[in-house]
Amino acid sequence: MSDEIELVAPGDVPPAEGTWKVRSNCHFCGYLCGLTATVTDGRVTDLEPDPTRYPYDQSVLAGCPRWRTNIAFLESEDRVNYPLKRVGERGSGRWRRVGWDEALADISARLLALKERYGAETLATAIGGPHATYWPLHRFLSLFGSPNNMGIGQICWNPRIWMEAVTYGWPVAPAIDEVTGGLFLWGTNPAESDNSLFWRAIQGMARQGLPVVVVDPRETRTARVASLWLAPKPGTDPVVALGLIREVIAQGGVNQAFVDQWCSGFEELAQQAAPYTPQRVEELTGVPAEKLVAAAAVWSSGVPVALVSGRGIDQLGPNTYQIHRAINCLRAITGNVDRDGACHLMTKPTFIPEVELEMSDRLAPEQREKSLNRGVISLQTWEGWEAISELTAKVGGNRLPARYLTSVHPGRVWQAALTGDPYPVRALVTMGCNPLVTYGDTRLVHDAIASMDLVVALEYHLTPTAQLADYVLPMAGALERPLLQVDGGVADVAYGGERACDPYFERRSDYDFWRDLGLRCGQSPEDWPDEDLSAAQARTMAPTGLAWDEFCNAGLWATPPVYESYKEHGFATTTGKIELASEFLPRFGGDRVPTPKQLEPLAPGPDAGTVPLTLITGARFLPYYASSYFENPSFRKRHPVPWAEFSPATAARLGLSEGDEVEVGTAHGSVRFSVRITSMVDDVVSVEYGWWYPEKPAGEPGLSGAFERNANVLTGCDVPQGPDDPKADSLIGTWRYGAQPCTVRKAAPRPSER
Ligand SMILES: Nc1nc2c(c(=O)[nH]1)N[C@H]1C(S)=C(S)[C@@H](COP(=O)(O)OP(=O)(O)OC[C@H]3O[C@@H](n4cnc5c(=O)[nH]c(N)nc54)[C@H](O)[C@@H]3O)O[C@H]1N2
Ligand SMILES: Nc1nc2c(c(=O)[nH]1)N[C@H]1C(S)=C(S)[C@@H](COP(=O)(O)OP(=O)(O)OC[C@H]3O[C@@H](n4cnc5c(=O)[nH]c(N)nc54)[C@H](O)[C@@H]3O)O[C@H]1N2
Ligand code: SF4
Ligand SMILES: [Mo]
Repeated sequence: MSDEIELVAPGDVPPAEGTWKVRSNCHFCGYLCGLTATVTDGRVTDLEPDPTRYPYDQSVLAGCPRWRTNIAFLESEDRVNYPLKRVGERGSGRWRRVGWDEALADISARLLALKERYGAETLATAIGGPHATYWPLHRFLSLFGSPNNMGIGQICWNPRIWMEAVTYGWPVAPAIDEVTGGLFLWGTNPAESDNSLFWRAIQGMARQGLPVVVVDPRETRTARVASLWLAPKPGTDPVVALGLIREVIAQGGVNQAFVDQWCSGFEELAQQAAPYTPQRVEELTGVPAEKLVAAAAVWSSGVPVALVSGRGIDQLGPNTYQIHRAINCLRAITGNVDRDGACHLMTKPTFIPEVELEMSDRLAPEQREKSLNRGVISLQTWEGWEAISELTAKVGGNRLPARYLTSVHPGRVWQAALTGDPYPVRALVTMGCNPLVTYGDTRLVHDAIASMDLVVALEYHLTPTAQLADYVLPMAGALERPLLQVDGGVADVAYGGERACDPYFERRSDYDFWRDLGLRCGQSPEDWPDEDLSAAQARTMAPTGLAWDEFCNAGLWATPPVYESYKEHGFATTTGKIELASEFLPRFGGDRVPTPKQLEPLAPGPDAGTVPLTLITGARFLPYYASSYFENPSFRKRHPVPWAEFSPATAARLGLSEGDEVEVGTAHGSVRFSVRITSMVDDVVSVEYGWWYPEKPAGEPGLSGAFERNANVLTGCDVPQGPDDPKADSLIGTWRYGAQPCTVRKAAPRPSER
């Protein structure tokens, strides 16, 4: 039967009556697999993988537990399906269903009144992972006049983008193909975090016997397929990288011709690396000298080597920018920049880039100066963005997305909300995020959000964060809205497609919310020319020459990588070369060459019976995604309790067996986890993050279990107190979700959670 159903034209949504097929996308992770939906009278009744559209791969879809849940997700009565307005005390868990018009009229009026009283900077926004199209939020803020969007950028994505731009003049993308001779995976575990073609490529390389090196304190599923596993003590990565640099030099592995012509500062870098002999690295990091030597030999061999880094090094406070600088230098001295099989320098998109869509140029200079980062963070500011833009623009007028790279430190927003210093932040809109569970220092986040005058959550679910809102507004999700994923607009790659159906219930897209709110706040229709997101995305893609239907048909726009493009225009840095010694960073208080920073020593716990260990948080695990999908009963059955992982030796030392309960404590609080024993570095505990319990009572004080098993009860959201602060970095503002002191003790068993 299914073969006879007519496929609607690309870019069209099926008519309200009859049965149709339509090509659309899953969006339960950033990967956007193509799906063909069967739609009857506007309702999706069946889904199957769509082999015609990128990034189709049978094994990816077969291995993915999520895409089949799309239909139930569309129909779910447990989602937020109507605009909700708080009645009673904040957090009381009592809501009244209201119309969109009533909600938007009230929100816009209250926002304008707060702006009148405190200035536009009194509005902050919070965003999260790559779930949504964020530029409409940024455009609204630019036109409203607030510099205060906060996100997770400081600990995800930004450090890499910043440091690649600082070192190479623009970010690079890995180029893993048939000529790749070796692969380094540094602080990333694609086996759990990226069930995609990338993970398949890693497995393929391993099967061919090519060197795959994993740097991770845990022997992850990725480490298990690798040829070499380096297991540093958490946070000691810059030492490992400098050791590799020194050893590559010692092994004669430097591509001297490339360095002479295209790099500056080699001598300075070599001098900085000189003390980090393999023996010294072993003492400082625990990585055996012979393993370091073997890992360096991969770089020294002359074959193209690709390096992909992840969250494990993005969340190390002041060592984060250092480790990024060091791995950028490692690529460069071995000639692995803009080289086939290694990586390529990306280019500005052909389509309209994020930096223009967000209309950052419209944020007035006096409002830029009010950014809450000002005075505490040096580089991740408008000044920093303007300075790097002067350089990046040397090649093709490239500019990085301003809003991400100026996003403010959440700790500053919470402080401003609670104390009014440096000015009161009284309103918050959250979009695509759940800060009460995913941002650092849950107690602080709670108290700050609870203190505000106006809180609006754009959500699918009544999350713990949404439970503190004045309004929770129902957002359209995958299959209900068009998608365009663009990697922040730093590459000429876009993928996505049209929705399969109109939104169910009273859901609307985030775009509709921001545009409607903007117009009600007096923003000009000329600044919001497109009535819906499809039209806006068609406009975005127009410069490629592809009409929206053509784009939807292909599901992908990508220009093939060009290698050695620097031969034409050099690198967009101060010197025009790759800066092994940075001319740019000292302008913002940063180091010229990578410099490992000391982290706090471990301290014994306050009570007898606790043992000091190093805590790492947030290692990814399927089937969940951050704080999402915990409402899914079959997922919960598959993975019912959050784990704290220990090495066998550490477990033995603490007297722990698999399945025991432990209490992990820090200066911020304590949380209990279930013990799992696995191969990893000794004296470390790794705890899962994202846990809350959608089935538990909503509202204060429990907020659906938001404080019970939530790793961020343990973490801080430290605002840097100067350049030597071990807790937070003062250039970008990176705080620490990893490599921090904690104590652990065995706890009494809990009743079953199955
Ligand atoms: N299933 C699932 N997939 C996800 C997500 C999810 O929550 N669940 N989240 C998505 C998001 S937002 C992101 S940013 C990506 C992240 O994707 P990845 O970067 O691949 O994240 P992880 O899988 O946690 O891998 C990070 C690894 O770093 C290691 N690590 C911890 N501390 C250190 C350290 O000090 N040094 C080194 N070298 N390694 C360290 C951890 O042990 C862990 O194995 O995943 C995305 N995909
Ligand atoms: N301790 C610790 N904390 C961490 C990390 C860690 O490793 N350790 N990792 C950090 C990282 S890398 C990241 S990226 C963050 C992730 O943190 P978040 O992005 O806050 O986490 P999610 O659970 O993915 O939150 C997404 C929320 O947005 C909603 N949502 C999904 N799509 C849309 C949409 O299109 N529109 C709207 N309006 N809402 C939508 C979902 O219902 C969900 O509630 O967590 C960070 N926090
Ligand atoms: S969850 Fe991600 S990998 Fe799975 S089908 Fe959806 S988009 Fe693809
Ligand atoms: Mo992330």
